[in-house]
Amino acid sequence: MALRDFFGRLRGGGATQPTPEIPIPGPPEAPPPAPEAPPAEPLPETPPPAPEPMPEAPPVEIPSPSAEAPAKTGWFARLKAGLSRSTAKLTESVVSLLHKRRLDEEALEELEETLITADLGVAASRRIVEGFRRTRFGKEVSDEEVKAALADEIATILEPVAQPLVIEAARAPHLVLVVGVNGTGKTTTIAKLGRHYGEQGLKVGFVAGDTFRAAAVEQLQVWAGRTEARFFAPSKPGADAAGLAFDAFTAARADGLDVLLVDTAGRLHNKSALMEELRKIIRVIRRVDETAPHSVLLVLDATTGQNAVQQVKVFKEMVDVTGLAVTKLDGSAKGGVVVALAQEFGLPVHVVGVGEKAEDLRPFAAKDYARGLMGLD
Ligand SMILES: Nc1nc2c(ncn2[C@@H]2O[C@H](COP(=O)(O)OP(=O)(O)OP(=O)(O)O)[C@@H](O)[C@H]2O)c(=O)[nH]1
Ligand SMILES: [Mg+2]
Repeated sequence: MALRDFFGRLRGGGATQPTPEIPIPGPPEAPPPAPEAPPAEPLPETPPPAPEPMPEAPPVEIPSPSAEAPAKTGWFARLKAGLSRSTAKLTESVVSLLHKRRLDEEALEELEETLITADLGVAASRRIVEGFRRTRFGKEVSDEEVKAALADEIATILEPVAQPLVIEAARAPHLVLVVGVNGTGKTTTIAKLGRHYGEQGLKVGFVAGDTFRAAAVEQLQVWAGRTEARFFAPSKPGADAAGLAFDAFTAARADGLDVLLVDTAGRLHNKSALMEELRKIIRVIRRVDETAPHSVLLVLDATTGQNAVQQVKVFKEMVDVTGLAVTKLDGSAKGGVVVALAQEFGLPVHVVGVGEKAEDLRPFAAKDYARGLMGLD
């Protein structure tokens, strides 16, 4: 079955509502999602992943396509299409800079500046240029060679962070706390992940921890209905998110759910209020299971570019972030920021969003991302 069918056609609309009240910019507010989707089949469509040896309580994950997999159609094409704006920005500037030019010191310096401008960050840009210097100094290289070599250098940086979000169903449930600035795509990512895990045969629950906004609760409820996830709503608007998380976690354990995805508010009146809220949720769920939360997924919006780097710093101060989801790569020319994030923090990048539809959540694969970014097949 095609991946499109697999994930169905959940579509978010487009309402926006600028908001941030903590000092981290964050984009718009969300719309209700969409039509129903047909049943399941494992992700991704093309490289049928070699099944992992099955341990007793098999972890479930969004499989990472292997670097060698011949994933040149299907999801790879979607990834590439999603990255096209970033690709255009990056390759046009690099090619025009190095076209028919010897890689001398000046050219390499300019290359470094160009990469920084393309959001790869200072450290990663320097590292990439060092790689170039070692292997190609003094040579004139073709456009294709430049792109391929850049893709290789980028893949080397991304490789260590390309890790799936492994759900340990034996935790019964594995609790994923989903955090991030408002509008980055938390709720949509929860829905997409929930759908995927549901299709893997896991029992999924959503917790509407963004309790202050009725619209946020409704949005998640709609997704829960469509993905057949158990839904845990606040008793009333503005109810205590920690209390809700505690009750939901307790009920989810009693009901034998496998994975519980907890949505949180992205905006509170200031950073310390948000930190207190998140820490309280964590304190309280630890009364149910002291190893929780089992994952803390920080959702970042690629369109914010270097601001995403800042957001990781801020959230790492608040909570023990275990991994990243980077969304809206399709709407962004700033896909290079994933390279900056990988270099700077080394946190796992579990998934990337390349569109509003449910199938547009992709496992993060280093080589494919790097080649996609450079417009290569
Ligand atoms: N193009 C595109 N849009 C996306 C992607 N992920 C999410 N969106 C859209 O971004 C908007 C915000 O998404 P939400 O999931 O509501 O974000 P949120 O972090 O829950 O927002 P708050 O609840 O306001 O904090 C919605 O319109 C989504 O459809 C993506 O990968 N690509
Ligand atoms: Mg939300």
